[in-house]
Amino acid sequence: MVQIVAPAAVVGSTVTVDPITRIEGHLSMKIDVQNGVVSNAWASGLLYRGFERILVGRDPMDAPTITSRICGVCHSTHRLCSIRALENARNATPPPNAIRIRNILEGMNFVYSHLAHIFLLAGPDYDLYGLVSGLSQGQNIDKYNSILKTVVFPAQRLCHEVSAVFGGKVPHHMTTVPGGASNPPTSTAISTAKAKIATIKSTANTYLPMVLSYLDANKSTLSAVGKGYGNFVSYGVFPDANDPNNTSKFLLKRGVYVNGASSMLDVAKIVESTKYSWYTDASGGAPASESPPTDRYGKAGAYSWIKSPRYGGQPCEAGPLARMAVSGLYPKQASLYDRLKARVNEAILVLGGVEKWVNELTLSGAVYTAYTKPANATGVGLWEAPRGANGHWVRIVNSKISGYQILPPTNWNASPRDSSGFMGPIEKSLIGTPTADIAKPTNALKVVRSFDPCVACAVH
Ligand code: NFE
Repeated sequence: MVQIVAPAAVVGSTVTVDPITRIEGHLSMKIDVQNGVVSNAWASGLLYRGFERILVGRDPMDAPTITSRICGVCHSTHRLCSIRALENARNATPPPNAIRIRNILEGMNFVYSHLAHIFLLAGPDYDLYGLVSGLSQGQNIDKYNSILKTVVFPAQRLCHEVSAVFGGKVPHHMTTVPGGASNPPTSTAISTAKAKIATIKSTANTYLPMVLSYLDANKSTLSAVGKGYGNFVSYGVFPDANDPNNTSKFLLKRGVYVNGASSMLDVAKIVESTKYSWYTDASGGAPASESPPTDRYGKAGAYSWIKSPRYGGQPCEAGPLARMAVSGLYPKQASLYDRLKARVNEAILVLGGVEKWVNELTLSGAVYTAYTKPANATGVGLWEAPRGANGHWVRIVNSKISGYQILPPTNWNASPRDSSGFMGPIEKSLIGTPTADIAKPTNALKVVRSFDPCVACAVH
């Protein structure tokens, strides 16, 4: 087992780990430990940047390129969310080939990102060393590192290469635009992508079942930790190329599951609280009408640069588990075991989807339907990033952006408390986590990592 290397500062019964390692961005976790278990928790997102302020006054057509720079990990999602918001503002629908290209780009990003989480970020928390190397736990980190280098990283590189075939480059592909895509597929591109996908599949088919076996062998331990609220939100992703606006035909469905009840997504029920965030209270509200955030670092009671999105007032978890559960492809339950297993299952499902979308590309099909930006309009782009539900809301006045709101998945997961006092999903999931040695809160860190947080996205 890899030891935690992040500084753990103990004060009385509390310990703060800042920054948490093996996640993206800067997240600090403070927990209070009573009688050997976590009794209270605070998650703080650090390093605010202010993309929503940068966008005001810009040409709306710049938004996909600017917002894609929010993060280099989920490099497709923000561009595609932004494009979907602009298309929504015009009721524009791209042609089937463009939908397939977008699905391939996002799908490859899912597989890339899930491999990173499973083997590199979360993996060292578990006994995957022994699993993939045949050696016992902690016995040979060099061997595990060599498997990362010779198997996992090459598969991730191939995911990037497939994305580059259709997207021009990675990260931050260039070829999707409002109205569709800029580059028609060629027979060389298709055959190149197929060969690369076959190699990724062979790695996935060898190593991912090993992870599933490991999870099932340790199910009782891993299922007991990190449960949280068990509320899920999914905007859905991977449309059917020939019926792209029909969310019931998405590979991963749109929907919510709150307090034991499933329902259709009602976007109007999404509201952000900033009571415990370093912004003015007026910076919160419904994303369609929120003002760009006004910072108030040091605000009494506040402890994070992340806002607190809630659905009908309820905290919801976003991510592979939420998508798979809402889609009826996984039981509606949450824990360390469930988050990791749903992510592995989703990687296998999406890889199969990418293979299908590449096979369905047509050489003669259009990739673009003429699009002109509206002078005055509003639009919402809902999509899924590897880490969960991602939404962009745009307001255009006199051909310029007058307001732009970004709500990435880690805002759902790593949010601080809200105006009703509900903890964020990560905070809630930490409650009850066994912590025998307060100076080494390894179980609590496993719980945080199980959400695969990306704080760069959340503090956009
Ligand atoms: Ni920065 Fe991202 C994903 C998005 S997480 S990695 O996946 O959107 O908030």
